Amino acid sequence: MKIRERAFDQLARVVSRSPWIVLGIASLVTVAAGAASGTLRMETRILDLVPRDGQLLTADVLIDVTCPDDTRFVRFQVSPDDGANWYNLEGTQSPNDYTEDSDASDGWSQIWSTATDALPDGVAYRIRVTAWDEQNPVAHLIGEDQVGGGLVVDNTPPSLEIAIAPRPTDGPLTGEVFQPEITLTGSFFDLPDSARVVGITIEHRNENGDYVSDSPIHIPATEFTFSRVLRMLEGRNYIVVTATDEAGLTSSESAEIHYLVPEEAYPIFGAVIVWGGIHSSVLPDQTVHCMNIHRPSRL
Ligand SMILES: [Ca+2]
Ligand SMILES: [Ca+2]
Repeated sequence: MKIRERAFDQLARVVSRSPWIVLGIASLVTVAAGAASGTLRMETRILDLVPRDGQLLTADVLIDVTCPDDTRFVRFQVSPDDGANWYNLEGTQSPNDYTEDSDASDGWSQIWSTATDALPDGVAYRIRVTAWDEQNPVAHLIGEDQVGGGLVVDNTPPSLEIAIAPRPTDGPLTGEVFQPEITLTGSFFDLPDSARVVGITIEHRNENGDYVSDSPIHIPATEFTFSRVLRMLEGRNYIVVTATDEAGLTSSESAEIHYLVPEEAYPIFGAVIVWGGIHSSVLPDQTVHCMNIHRPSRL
């Protein structure tokens, strides 16, 4: 097989395995058109690179490159500004630095610790790798590849705020209430925008820790706020609201509500009611009634 046929055969196999290399195809075709110069070196192109564009990256990301056999070292860079500046994988050094792998025995790969590097969270990244040989005796660039545009790094849990109405006696989320229903409202946010919150869960448990009948409630995060009416059980009610983002990171807020059923106030005809203590009244039938009247707590 002639070198040109061999090159296109190899290209076909690469493309069938990695159809996303659209830019690579265009550039290779351009090179092929100039093959008369004898500079066509299809076998020296970087063959594969992961992760793929469009993936959400979190925590430790393995960047794995498949390179031609004559590769002697590979340099890894990331850019948080669409290629304007390139940094090493620690992000701690000046632009145009790189992380280098010169050990082929474990493959051409590096761990990018996105949660601990010095680079910003919640933005789209590009990854660039370059493969080098060590011929003549100076190293020559074998090939370069990039992935990015839609690679978003997310190590930040969503933020979440909730409120309860009517307000409980001891604070915004704790204390007694005297109505059988409360309205739970909340708002949330996530980097780079709240669209990355994928869902809200409301868990409502009784004082034994068991779910109440309509719990848990799953709310799709189609808007940036939510509101639900929850029916209280007499006694203690434990409520936990959790927001989850695309990366699986979560934030929770909890409330502890003690629902007290108000005691009924007895309407007494012809009597003056004084709240608290033991009182007596003479009713029209001349009987004398004594009772201990408690002030309903909600009044
Ligand atoms: Ca290696
Ligand atoms: Ca997030």
